[in-house]
Amino acid sequence: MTGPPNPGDRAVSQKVAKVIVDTLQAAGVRNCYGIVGDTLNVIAGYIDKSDIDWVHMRHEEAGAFAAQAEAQLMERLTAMAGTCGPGSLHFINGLYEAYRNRAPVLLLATQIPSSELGFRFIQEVDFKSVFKDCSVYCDMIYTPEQALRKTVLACQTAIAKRGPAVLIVPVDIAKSQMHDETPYRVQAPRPVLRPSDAELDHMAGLINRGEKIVIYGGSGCQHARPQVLALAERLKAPISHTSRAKDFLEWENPHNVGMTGLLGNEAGYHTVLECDTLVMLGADFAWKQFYPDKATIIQVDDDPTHLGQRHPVTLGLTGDIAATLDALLPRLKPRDKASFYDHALARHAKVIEAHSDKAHKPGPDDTIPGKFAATVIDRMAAEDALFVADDGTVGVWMLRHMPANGKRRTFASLLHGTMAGGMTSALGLQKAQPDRQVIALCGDGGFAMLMGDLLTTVQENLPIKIAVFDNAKLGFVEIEQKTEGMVDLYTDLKNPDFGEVAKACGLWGGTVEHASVLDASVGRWLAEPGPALLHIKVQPLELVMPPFTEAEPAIGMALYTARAVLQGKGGDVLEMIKENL
Ligand SMILES: Cc1ncc(C[n+]2csc(CCOP(=O)(O)OP(=O)(O)O)c2C)c(N)n1
Ligand SMILES: [Mg+2]
Repeated sequence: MTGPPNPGDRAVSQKVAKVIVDTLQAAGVRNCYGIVGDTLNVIAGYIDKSDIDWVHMRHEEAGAFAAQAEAQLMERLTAMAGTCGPGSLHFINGLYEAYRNRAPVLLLATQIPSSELGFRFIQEVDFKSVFKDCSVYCDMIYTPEQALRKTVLACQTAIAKRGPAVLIVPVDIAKSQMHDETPYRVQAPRPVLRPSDAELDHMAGLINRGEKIVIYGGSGCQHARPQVLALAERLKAPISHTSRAKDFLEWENPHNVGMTGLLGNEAGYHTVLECDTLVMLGADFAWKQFYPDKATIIQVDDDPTHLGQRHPVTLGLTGDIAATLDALLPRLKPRDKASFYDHALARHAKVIEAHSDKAHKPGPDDTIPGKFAATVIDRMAAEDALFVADDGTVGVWMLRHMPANGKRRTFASLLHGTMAGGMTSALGLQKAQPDRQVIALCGDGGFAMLMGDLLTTVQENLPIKIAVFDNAKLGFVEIEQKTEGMVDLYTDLKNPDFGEVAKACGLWGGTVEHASVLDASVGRWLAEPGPALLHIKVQPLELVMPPFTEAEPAIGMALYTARAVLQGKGGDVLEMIKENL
């Protein structure tokens, strides 16, 4: 590892707080997100003296979203720190996000004095039980002599197991002297992992027997794009991919048929269901109804606990996708194009054209459909922009209507599925790469949830560009309710003018509600050198269409329509039809 000398080399007698900070720095930590206070102050003092930047947040949850975004983008350990009790507790939702995204982060959860633990002292929280389920490491430093060894182990586990480590530090321990000179230091090996030769022969045998072969790539393909494309070329197999693999497999990929699943398209959906051999690569796709029932399924993943956990598989193997495919490719016989492949690709081309035509159209009466706004932002953003979207309809618009190009990245809460990760993660992306354009695509619900950290853009000089897609409701939930046949309940939002809110907070702010001037507004917003917020009033009743027409949602919608009409809300139904058809 690069960085300053390991604290173990010179640990004759020094404060535990210093040992912790030095160890984090030696492990590659550049930024620490959090809010200071009582039990954290001594550590904060040493962070101030170190090369680590303190990022002063307004809500710890926002700090956790930011830290995990930095860790994902940079693939490096990123820190956060909180005070005892409520301070560190606030990180939890973002820690779950990090855990699901396999982002290496470390939370310093400072604790009340160790002599008071167990006596219901003010602000006492049992962090070990609280963070147990969302961490790869969770332990407390019990004595000063443990400090270096446990900090090293926490960092090493976060890096090796790719997830959150929680290090609990009682304030008295942080302030005490440590006398151990043993030079423990963080090891961060990067092994190459692949199945055995016999397993690869087995895999090749199964693939060579297949006729309608489909590759299904997940985020595990991040560093294996050339190999996955070479496999598709050799087998003449269409590639479908998960939403998390969009950035790696969607662009300039002549074999691509896009995503399956609820967010997917008809081509991805049908191609996966129609195959006789599915080769799953680094994909842990959760929804079993989208897996083919009669096909031979081969799954390769670097985490063996993922194998067959969603749907039974014929053969499950452990390995990095690049190394596995390098060793597998010579074992496979090349094939010529077949009708299955041609048909799948032709269907995809047609679907993409139809979707694109629809998305690039403004709404009736100069209104702005959310997907139209997404296409305008897509067209005007920098070639290598970083995008992060909130959970909700806006996340769907990003994944469906902003094509990957190999330079941009897209982030969303796709496994934990939480709101409020958009603007907050953008802060971490911008902190990590100050010169890159960072765009947060927010829902009005998701944005308001952690709106306090809008102030962080100004205070920490993070010039992110925020688009708030204001449909005046929790749109995605309203669609869920309607497809279940319910008339919408508790979903309306009475919003302020977010552009004015931004101005009051010291950012550039603007509001737009007409499609005809959207280009001009987006242009001004993106040209702003500092942080800027564009409040976009989007159509309120835009539906997210699944890639299939199944009876259940259709019946639900019919039921909603009937109920809405009976309750005197026939106008709503007419508006919905007008917006979507
Ligand atoms: C923390 C959290 N609370 C609630 C939910 C359930 N939920 C999912 S999407 C959504 C609505 C999001 O509304 P908004 O941000 O306005 O986006 P829209 O769907 O309207 O585009 C809700 C409440 C969630 N995923 N996470
Ligand atoms: Mg909304």
